[in-house]
Amino acid sequence: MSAAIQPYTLLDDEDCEARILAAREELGERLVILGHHYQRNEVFRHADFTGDSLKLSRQAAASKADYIVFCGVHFMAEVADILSRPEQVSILPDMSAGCSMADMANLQNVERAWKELSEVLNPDEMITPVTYINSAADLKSFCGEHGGIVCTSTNARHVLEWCFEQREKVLFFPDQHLGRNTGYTMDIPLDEMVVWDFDKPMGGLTVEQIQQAKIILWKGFCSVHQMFQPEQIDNFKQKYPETRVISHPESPFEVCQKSDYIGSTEYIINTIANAEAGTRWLVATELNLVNRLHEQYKHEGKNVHFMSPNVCMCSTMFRIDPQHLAWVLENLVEGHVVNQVSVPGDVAEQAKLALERMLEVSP
Ligand code: CIZ
Ligand code: SF4
Repeated sequence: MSAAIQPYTLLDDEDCEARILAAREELGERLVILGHHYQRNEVFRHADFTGDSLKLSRQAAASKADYIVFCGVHFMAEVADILSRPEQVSILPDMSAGCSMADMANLQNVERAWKELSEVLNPDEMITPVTYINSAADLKSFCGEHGGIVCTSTNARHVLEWCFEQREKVLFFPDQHLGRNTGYTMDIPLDEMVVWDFDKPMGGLTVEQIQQAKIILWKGFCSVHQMFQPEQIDNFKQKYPETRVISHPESPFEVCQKSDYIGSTEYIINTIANAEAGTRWLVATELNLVNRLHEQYKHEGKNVHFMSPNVCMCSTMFRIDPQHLAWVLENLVEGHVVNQVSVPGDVAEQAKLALERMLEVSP
């Protein structure tokens, strides 16, 4: 019988550390641990590979390990399951590690939107559905079925370019900000990017608005990135005018417009890594990542600051703690799989199609 989580919750981080290291040693190449940039350090340092969801999904697809333990959130473990071989097992150390943004779109309301849009135009001929990777597998499957695709914040621009080669409009879910910020860099005017309010009939839009739109943006957002405000940039720059501002595209449009650089976690990391010594950075993305950058680069004389004066941590990413990691690994040593994430075959097949389209168009 598998060991229960409860006794592990009483362990301190140091005990967990030793037990995680011992279990990893025992499991050897049968195990790969993937760690997203937003993970806390006590977990992040155990990852064999770290990255954003695009990089990690490629690692999952290439991995030969029997067990893929994903230190991230639920949709990432689903992607690992979809892209890995059928006999490989994808594990999420804590099943409550979800993504509040991903939960803002579900199959039922996306299907309803598609149906309502068909009263105005023929969506299968005119609209390419795009789901941000931060979404459940059945939405990726919806995109696969309707000639659509998945994107991440690293490849959103390439994906949108591909979409407009297929059809004239895009339905982008769940994150309105990534869709808007990316569309704007492609010279799509704001009034051609309308917001679909899934709580209202016809998304709260007029027939004319839908006909004129290039991108229909789902009314979803990330509660972490939504906290950043343009005034925070103004206030900081009053004190340090030389500051360079870098923001994740899940941040509001006004914040991105006031930023010197906009990009995904990988982009933020690389930009700061390659900057000259003595530079000062104000960063709008998740707190654990910004703290790590601060620690990593202070020795090179780079000053990395977090944009919001309020704490802006991804609380669901934080659920993956050393206690849960030790628990799943020690169970694996005993031959027990706990917290497997498994996507049903029919959903996985169409979702894979949409993910493979993405991997093909990604640089
Ligand atoms: O794609 C990812 O991993 C997410 C959620 C953000 C980013 O920019 O890396
Ligand atoms: Fe989801 Fe936002 Fe957390 Fe990313 S930071 S996993 S988008 S809630």
